Amino acid sequence: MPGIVILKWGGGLITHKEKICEANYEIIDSLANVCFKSGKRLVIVHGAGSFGHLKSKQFRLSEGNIDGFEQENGVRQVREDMLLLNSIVVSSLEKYGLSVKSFPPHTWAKGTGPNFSGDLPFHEGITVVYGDVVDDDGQEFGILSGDDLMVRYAVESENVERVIFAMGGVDGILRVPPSRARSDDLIEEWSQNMQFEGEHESNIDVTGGIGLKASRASMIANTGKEVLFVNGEISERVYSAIIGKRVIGTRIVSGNS
Ligand code: IP8
Repeated sequence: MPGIVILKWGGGLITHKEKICEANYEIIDSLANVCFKSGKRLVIVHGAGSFGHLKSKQFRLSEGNIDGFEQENGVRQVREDMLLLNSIVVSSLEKYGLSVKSFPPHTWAKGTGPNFSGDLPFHEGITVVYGDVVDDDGQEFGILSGDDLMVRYAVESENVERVIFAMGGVDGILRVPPSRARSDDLIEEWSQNMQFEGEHESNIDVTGGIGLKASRASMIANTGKEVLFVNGEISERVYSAIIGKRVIGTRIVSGNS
């Protein structure tokens, strides 16, 4: 069986984060193109960006069912919006002739965090899944982040070559928030024992921002897998990362010593 690469397309990368339900078609197309060029078998996990976080925040979906607060409509709308973003991603990949199959998590996963339940679906070509509103036994529903799906796919897929998080607007993990960072603030190698000053836009982001990503990435690195954060706006970097060439970014290394 050929090796598989697990790749996250960050929500902030593939959408215009502050404009509700606006996809960044140019970026989506450039990512689809490098996925095609790589010739690799891939699992693509995409984030939600402005198709998921803004309404999830408005309807307080990450808190689960809140008595007396109308949320049903919110659950329905966010699932529909995510299906729309997913269809844009899938069409873009299909345009390059790739064999793609998408598995909406609310149809097969239950619960939130990396220990959610449900058997991971796979397609022999390109498998696509995404952060979604899923059912939850305790709180009725909740937000399953694409970063948690990354952990499970990275750990449970056979023959994983490497695991890549393509992000918007940054070259990797920075020592200080992007608004203050200089070019030498990129951390080239990071483990969970190292500090960085992350920024979490909690006004628009219902999951965890860079902090969650880094913690999930180190869970993967601790299982001995190669994990890399790269700037998804620079398609050559994503391409190099997928095929295993040296590239500018942050390599996440195991914190077990
Ligand atoms: O952007 C969040 O997924 P993420 C999913 O991968 C929703 O954290 C629906 C907000």
